[in-house]
Amino acid sequence: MLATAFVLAAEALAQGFTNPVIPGFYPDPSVCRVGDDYYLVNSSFQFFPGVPLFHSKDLVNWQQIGNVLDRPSQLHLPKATCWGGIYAPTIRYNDGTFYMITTNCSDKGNFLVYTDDLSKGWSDPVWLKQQGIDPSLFFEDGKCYMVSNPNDGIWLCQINPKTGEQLTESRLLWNGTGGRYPEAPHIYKKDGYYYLMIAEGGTEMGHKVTIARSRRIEGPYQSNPANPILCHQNMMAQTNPIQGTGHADLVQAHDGSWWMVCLAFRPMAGGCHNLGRETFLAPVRWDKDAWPVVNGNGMIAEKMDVPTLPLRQLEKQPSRSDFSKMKPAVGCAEVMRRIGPHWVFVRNPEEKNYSIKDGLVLNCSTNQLSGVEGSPSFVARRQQKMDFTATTKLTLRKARKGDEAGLSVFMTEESHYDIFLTKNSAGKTVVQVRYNLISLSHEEAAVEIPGDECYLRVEGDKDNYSFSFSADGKNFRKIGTMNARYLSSECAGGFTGVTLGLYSQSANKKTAATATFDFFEM
Ligand code: 6LW
Repeated sequence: MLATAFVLAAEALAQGFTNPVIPGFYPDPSVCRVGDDYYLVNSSFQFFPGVPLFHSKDLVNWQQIGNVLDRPSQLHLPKATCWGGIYAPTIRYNDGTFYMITTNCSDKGNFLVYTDDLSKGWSDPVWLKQQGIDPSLFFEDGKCYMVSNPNDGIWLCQINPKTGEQLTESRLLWNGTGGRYPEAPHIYKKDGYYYLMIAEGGTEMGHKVTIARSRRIEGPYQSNPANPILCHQNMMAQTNPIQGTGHADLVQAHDGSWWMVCLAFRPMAGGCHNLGRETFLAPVRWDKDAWPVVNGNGMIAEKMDVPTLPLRQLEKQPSRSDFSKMKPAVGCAEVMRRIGPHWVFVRNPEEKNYSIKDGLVLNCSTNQLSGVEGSPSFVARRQQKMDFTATTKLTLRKARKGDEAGLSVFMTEESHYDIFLTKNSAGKTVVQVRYNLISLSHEEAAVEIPGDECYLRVEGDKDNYSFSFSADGKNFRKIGTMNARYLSSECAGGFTGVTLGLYSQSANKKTAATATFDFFEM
């Protein structure tokens, strides 16, 4: 009884939280509420499954409950690179149905999927005519409106969300306040006004959020005199560890309070960022007939000293995957269900290359990590902290010279650092480190090891990634260190962030080699 009373008191008094609320490469957040449940989605680019889906009870603690696009019929990623695939999604709930609308830049552009029941998965794509990126939906009086950003402006049309038919001509609503790349539009209705919130400035240091309003959904829209409502490109934020704040969505909580989710990044080495754009949270004050004010001054912090909803901790992503203790699985679809929704593949994975039997088994693929043809044998999770240690144990079987398997610090197809086992000309197993940096590549000296198995480790901090191996999992020998900043968005490019991946690839035309990974811990 006493314990219950204490929990209730603690719930009512919740104060303060830490940003980012979803660390690592989880950009372009969009959020919706159903009762006292909150759902959030992010963009996913060349990775499969696409559009991670999170659930929360308090907007602070988020649990990934799946991926919206988890079947090949929903997500076709031919030759998708770190600049391609799935761009910013929007999630909305209307009259018993969830909708997720986004752009597949490597396929036919804008589409939506829907479901009445999250446990049953989402529909196949409903393709849409109005182009431009960052599509969003607004529902009112049985009507469904779509906004997106063709031709550097925000355009509106009415659609039938179940067929994709466009019901009205596209019309221009707003070009923003003059910042480059007006994008990320969302419409909200409050106190008889339609509010159109967008992002401007490009997704770099000058990223910001602006807003306009109108009495009619078609406009004309009047810009907020206090724009931007969120921006870190000012003197007060010049030393803030959070930069590039923008691409936001608003939600009214079940207690009536307003909140914003947005993306931003945390620079590490030399002002560059490796973790991708992450998901942040801020309170919003939105008085009757007034413009919304984000966190008092249009800036956010890592330590947010503000009242929150009663906090409810949800299950976190596990730090360790014990593949050797998992039930056997054959084919990628079954493997995906075993290893959990936080693991991703590059483009559309080849079914036959993945299985679980005494570990996670990757058939060596002739598709390379550095290529854009087909899909390499590669399965990864996001780097979520600057300081981390990632360890795996690997057995390489039936390998010849040219076959290799290991652990990759994967930023883009062009830029990744790999530690791997391979065979030398004498047929002996060696462990080696290679750095791929766009058109530069460097290999550290290979070290011969007895047998075909080995522990591999990557350690990261804000400056470097270091690579080591071990025979017993206790004593590790370092065989390479490389600067972290070359894998940053600023150097390597792309819209993504670093992932840590297990892979197996071959330079030979044909190979029978397999890699068995016992576990992965980060
Ligand atoms: C996204 C756009 C943006 O579609 O970058 O930061 C693009 N904002 O809104 C890719 O994430």
